[in-house]
Amino acid sequence: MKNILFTLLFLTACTARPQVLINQLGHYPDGKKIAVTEGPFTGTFRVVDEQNGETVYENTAGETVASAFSGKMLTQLDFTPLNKPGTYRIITENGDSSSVFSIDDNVLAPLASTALEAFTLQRSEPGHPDTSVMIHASAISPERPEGTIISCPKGWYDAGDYNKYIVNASYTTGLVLAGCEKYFNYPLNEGILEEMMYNLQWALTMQDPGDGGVYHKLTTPAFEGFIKPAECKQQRYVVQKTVTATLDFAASMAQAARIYRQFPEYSQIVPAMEEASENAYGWALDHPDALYNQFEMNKQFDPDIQTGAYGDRSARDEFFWASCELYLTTGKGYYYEKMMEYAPGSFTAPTWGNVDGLGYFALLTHGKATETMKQHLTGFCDSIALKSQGTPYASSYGNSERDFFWGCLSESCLSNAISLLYGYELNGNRDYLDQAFHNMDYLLGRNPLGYCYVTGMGTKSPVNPHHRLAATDDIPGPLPGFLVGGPNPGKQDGCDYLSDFPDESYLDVVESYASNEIAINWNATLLHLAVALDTLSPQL
Ligand code: 9MR
Repeated sequence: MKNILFTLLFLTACTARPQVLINQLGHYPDGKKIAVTEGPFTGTFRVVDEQNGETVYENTAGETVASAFSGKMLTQLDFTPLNKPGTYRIITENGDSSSVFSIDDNVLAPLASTALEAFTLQRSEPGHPDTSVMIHASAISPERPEGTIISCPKGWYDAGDYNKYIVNASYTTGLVLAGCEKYFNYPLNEGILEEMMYNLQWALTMQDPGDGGVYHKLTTPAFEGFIKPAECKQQRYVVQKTVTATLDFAASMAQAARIYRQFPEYSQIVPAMEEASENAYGWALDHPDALYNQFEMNKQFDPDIQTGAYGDRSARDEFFWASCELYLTTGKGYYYEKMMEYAPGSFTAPTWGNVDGLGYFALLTHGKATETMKQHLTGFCDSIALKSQGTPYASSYGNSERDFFWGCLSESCLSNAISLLYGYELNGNRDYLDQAFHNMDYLLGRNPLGYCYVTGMGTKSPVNPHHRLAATDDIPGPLPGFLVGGPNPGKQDGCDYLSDFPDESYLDVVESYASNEIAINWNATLLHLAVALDTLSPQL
């Protein structure tokens, strides 16, 4: 009984939320500033200076809107006119209050730095030197028969697990470097380039020098338990060369060659990256159907591989992204023709599984997007902006069941926001800029559970992510700067969630890999968006 009571108390404490929901990091002086309080509320609210307790702004409550999922009533508290830097708290007439937040000229800069530091924490050395990796039976070639040992050091662990996957890692460096290329003078870029290089060096070792094909992943047969890297004893393998891994590699290497060649300190590696990219592209042209199907592969080869699949049913978008990057880097007309051959019929915000958007981003940054592509993007942005009207959390994200799935905070909320900013740079529509900020506000606390979904940031953030490194490092608490997957009604982990509402299907326990894992691709969206918003904030 005592145990049950304790558990109940503990759960209540964990789920207790400040009554006024707000972006817990804060706002830029000239940005839109909206908090949300639960319940129909028509009274007044005050913004109070934390330093001296003075009321600096007062207003009456705004619109009340019902959540499409829970039916809860949410009332908006708009304090946009307050633009004086400081630290504040919101207090409503009936005594509800928010957590403390800032108004500051660089309010998201610490988020960008912490998101970058998280990559450094994910480095696979020294835990896994990966100097003795075995060629899996699915990956053999004449020069590398089964059991050959190769060396593939560096690179980040993918996520809560200790494996390294080319599809996801290439997407990750691709999205982060797209931000470096677009916001070229951002002060953090030097560190970002250094950190991305750590992974690119690993990726180069994943190419079969015999034919240019790229191994899909470097992995143990089964996921390791929750043990320290040093305790891991399973053999690590490189597995099957695939067309998706090879094209994502080709794209990210071409992009990296173009960006790093502007810096003399990288002059040694740049030609190797460009050559590796073209060789990979050549292999992909010869193997267009070499998709990754773990189930079929395991029927044919031993040992069975059970780790993350990053599988795909089509390599069309990977062909498009790689063609775009190679065209921009080499200037060769051949890649331009291929790019047009694979050009998609609409814009999709990028995710690891659909990389078309990364092709659009590269072309837009270089002023090479076609009129049709520009229309695709603005059409996408307009549809997003429309979705924000009359929403309970003042955000285009989070109002439809489709917004909630494995990794949705990154792959929908943040990826949409990044896309909106490419649209904003294209036509200057201020609404796109505001909507991108609103999605960040949602992520950082203005959401149903009142979570700032980045570890170590804000006043209520995940403390038990599904993260082997953090869970086994003998230091209580999470590693900072990691975005978690977020609410996922799929609940594939079988955990006992506290809610069935799609936007509340999130559980801060280590076991919840479907809602509470961390991953490099998710941090890529976080880093890119934090850099972008911090750069664009003077335009508010
Ligand atoms: O991010 C991936 C998500 O889109 C898939 O639905 C999910 C299930 O296949 O896998 C996610 O990726 C995981 C990868 O396979 C292994 N490392 C952890 C990743 C994040 O959960």
